Amino acid sequence: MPHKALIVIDVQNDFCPGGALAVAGGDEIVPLVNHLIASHDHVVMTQDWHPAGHSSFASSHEGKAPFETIEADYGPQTLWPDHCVQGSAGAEFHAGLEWTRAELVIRKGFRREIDSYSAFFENDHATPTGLAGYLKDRGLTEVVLCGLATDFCVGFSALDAVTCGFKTSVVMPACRAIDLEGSLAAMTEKMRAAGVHLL
Ligand code: VGL
Ligand code: ZN
Repeated sequence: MPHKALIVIDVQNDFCPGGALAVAGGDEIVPLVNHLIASHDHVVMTQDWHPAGHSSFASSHEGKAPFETIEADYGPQTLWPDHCVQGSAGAEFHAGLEWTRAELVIRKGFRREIDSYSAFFENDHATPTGLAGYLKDRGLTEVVLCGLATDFCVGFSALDAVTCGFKTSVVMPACRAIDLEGSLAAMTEKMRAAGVHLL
């Protein structure tokens, strides 16, 4: 327990019903996430945090619609509706989230030209957010993940956590998925194969 950190991924208004990139049932996880927060000694949260005109927004690309894929310098990038714009109400944590015990909030996706699903690396899989260094400096060797969305930000964070050498679990009932063209099943299988403990 002293070496374990709970990482709560992107429990923000825009990923909940009524939000710009609503995940079905996204708000249903809040009570369970709050229970996990109460039962962990160390809590970290992430906040998707894009500048207006971000390159992951379909609106930034002439003739493109949300959920289409483009080829970015760093590989394929899904395009999204404008969401989690820095300082907007949609970027705020869900009002029911017990965020006060968070020891760190990592903001990600703030560089206009690159998206960041993972809490550890941006979508080039090379630019670090600083989270791995922070956890290691503090002697935290085990991470437990929950939040939104299972098949994007939670999944990529879990895969990177394993790569960075952390013992990694995902509390699946405390996550909800976007599920684009089978992305939930694909990510679940990737996590299992990588050695993520799916709880
Ligand atoms: C997310 C798509 C775009 C997520 C963030 O939190 O899973 N998905 N930005
Ligand atoms: Zn985003």
